[in-house]
Amino acid sequence: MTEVVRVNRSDGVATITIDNPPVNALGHAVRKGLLAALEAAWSDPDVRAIVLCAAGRTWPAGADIREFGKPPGEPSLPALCRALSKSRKPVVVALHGNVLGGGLELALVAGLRIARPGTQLGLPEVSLGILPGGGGTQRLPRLIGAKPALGMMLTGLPITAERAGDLGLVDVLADDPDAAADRAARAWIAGEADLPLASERKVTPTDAEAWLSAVAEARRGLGPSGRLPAPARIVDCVEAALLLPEDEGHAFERVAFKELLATPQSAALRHAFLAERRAQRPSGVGGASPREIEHVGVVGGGFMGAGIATALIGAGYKVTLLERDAEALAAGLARVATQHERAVEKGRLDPEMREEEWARIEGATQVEAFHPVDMVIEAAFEDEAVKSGILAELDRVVKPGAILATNTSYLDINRLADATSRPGDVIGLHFFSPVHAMKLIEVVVTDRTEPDVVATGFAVAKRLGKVAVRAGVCDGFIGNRMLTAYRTATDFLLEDGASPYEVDRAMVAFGFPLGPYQVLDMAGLDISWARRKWLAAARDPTRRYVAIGDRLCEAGRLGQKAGRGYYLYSEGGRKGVEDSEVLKLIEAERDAKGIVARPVSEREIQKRALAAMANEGARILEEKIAERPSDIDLVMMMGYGFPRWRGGPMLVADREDPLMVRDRLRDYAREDEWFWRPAPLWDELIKNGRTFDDLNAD
Ligand code: 3H9
Repeated sequence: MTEVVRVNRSDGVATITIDNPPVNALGHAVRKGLLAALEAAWSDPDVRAIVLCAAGRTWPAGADIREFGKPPGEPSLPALCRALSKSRKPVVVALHGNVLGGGLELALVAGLRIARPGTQLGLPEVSLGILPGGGGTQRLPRLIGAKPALGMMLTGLPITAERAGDLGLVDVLADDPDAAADRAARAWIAGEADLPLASERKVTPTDAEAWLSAVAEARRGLGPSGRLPAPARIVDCVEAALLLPEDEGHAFERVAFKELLATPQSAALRHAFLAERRAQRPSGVGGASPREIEHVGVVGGGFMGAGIATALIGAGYKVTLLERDAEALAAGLARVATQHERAVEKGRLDPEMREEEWARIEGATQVEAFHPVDMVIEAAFEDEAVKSGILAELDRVVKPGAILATNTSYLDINRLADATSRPGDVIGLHFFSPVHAMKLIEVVVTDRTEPDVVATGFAVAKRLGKVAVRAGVCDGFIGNRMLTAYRTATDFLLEDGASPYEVDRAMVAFGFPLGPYQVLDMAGLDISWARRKWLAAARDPTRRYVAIGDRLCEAGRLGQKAGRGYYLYSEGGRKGVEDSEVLKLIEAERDAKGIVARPVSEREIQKRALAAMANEGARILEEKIAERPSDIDLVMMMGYGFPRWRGGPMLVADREDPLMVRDRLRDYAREDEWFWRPAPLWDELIKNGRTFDDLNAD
């Protein structure tokens, strides 16, 4: 028996404890250990009842995601669940923490389920592009009905033990479920209480009409899929649970599970899951503990500052919002109030929490108000002189040990830190807009940021419910640098012959929610224009420069807010229509440069955009701006709409094969050596037969 499963026998009760930190995932060793422990209990005449429980923070949170794709070790999860379902001795499970995926499927085959209040129960497989493959699609609808079961499996969202109690998924709520399970087993042995076998609790579907109508409704709700096949297969399996004999239903589920596991979509979604976790282990932290942060100052009550302040009060921080005068402060606080109110309206915030959260924010117009804060996040105007001035002033006022964070998107934070006497306390916290919707924060570490300040950046991001990715200092960090490369590639295509509409359609067809020109229109074209003007003096005149965006801005086409940008918008409208004026303007630019438009296919647009992103990603890795390829993928997926089911540009390059992408870059480089020259890392990978994903494991 393996040590991840322990057994204790006492007075006829065999207590089997799963102990596989951190989340008791049902990897091969656990499954093997469990089956061995169960078989020993079944064959031991002294054992009359079995209690299954889990050590540590949670009941198994699912199958071990890291084992997917490797040869399966026996017993498989379905085999283990089947064996348990046939137990001739009653089995009680004691649940706490996150009862997810295979963990819930295991619990489904017990005779009695006891859970601690607040325990989360769910089948989140759909978010990994698969379906519950341990019998969940067959057993859950039988137990709680097709409609709620489909709801759980299609959203992937967990429910609480209390709700599970209402649905019949949990039998008993107990603060100490292990002790309650032990008592239940002993009471049954003493003949004082009933304890059913799982086989006796087997439920057969009764209301076929309601079942089929739930299936039909779910199928209608799926819409056109193809990209993500898992939801449709879940619905098929639930239908099969009604229409097929039980064993055949399980076999049907098994086939569908294996099919989905082999899809590139599932591999990409699993890559995304692991990338999120891997990013939370940044280098340069050592064993440093985060500093204690309770009171945060926010400089600037614009849209971004207000969003950051709203997120902070929502996470329980006390906040002081600073603006230059009473009028600007009132406007800033009003912005926070609006965002806060919207959170209530949209159901993101419990109305009862509204007053409590609001009481945590105060306004100030004098920087001295920051004297007691533990950290300041400045979200002022994106200008080096402005930000340096603010940091110098903050340095003068805030207490020793307080962290100075800047929300700059591009500026050199090493230089900003020079404006202070405490460069070790300076860090970048690059939030994305709108803050409530965007889960990403780039934690930008300077040459001198102290390890505990890095740890604090990650801790604050976690408390805000965000995913942090470590980035080094450069122009645009990871995300905006990747975005610049992406836009440069598509701007070249505009000059070469594509229309912005063709580019947008191609990238939406690839899976982005919006194309690059739709995004520019939404954000406002003047933002990137201001930056280009700022960089103009330093631009190398021999490099290819596409001025189409500048021409649009000069013509007053500043995007949605101006009613026209790359698209034309009706009054207050958000959905733009194509505009022949823009095409004429692009044509004029081509004429001025003597470029004859050529046809550009959707495939070429996608290939060039992806190659440009992957090549920039390779440079970012070489320069150690990102620590690993999966961090770049994560930033693009969480900050820029790169489809999660594609896994990010570095995974896409791996899929195609680094050699093919490198050769394509070489071809493109004949047109423009400066932009398209392959980063040396490609040769390094090819020479060693490696992929970007191999670097993730280093
Ligand atoms: C499944 O069950 C399929 C079956 O139906 C069919 C099979 C035939 N495996 O998220 P955290 C690791 S599919 C391996 O930071 P939290 C994670 O990588 C599975 N490892 O903690 C991290 O490791 P590290 C269905 C896993 O407290 C550490 O645990 N289940 C797994 O914020 C801590 O994770 C799911 O999809 C796993 N299944 O959140 C549940 N889960 O520190 C996925 C976690 O080395 N898990 N790890 O980087 C979660 O949703 C969250 O991890 C959980 C805890 C809510 C449990």
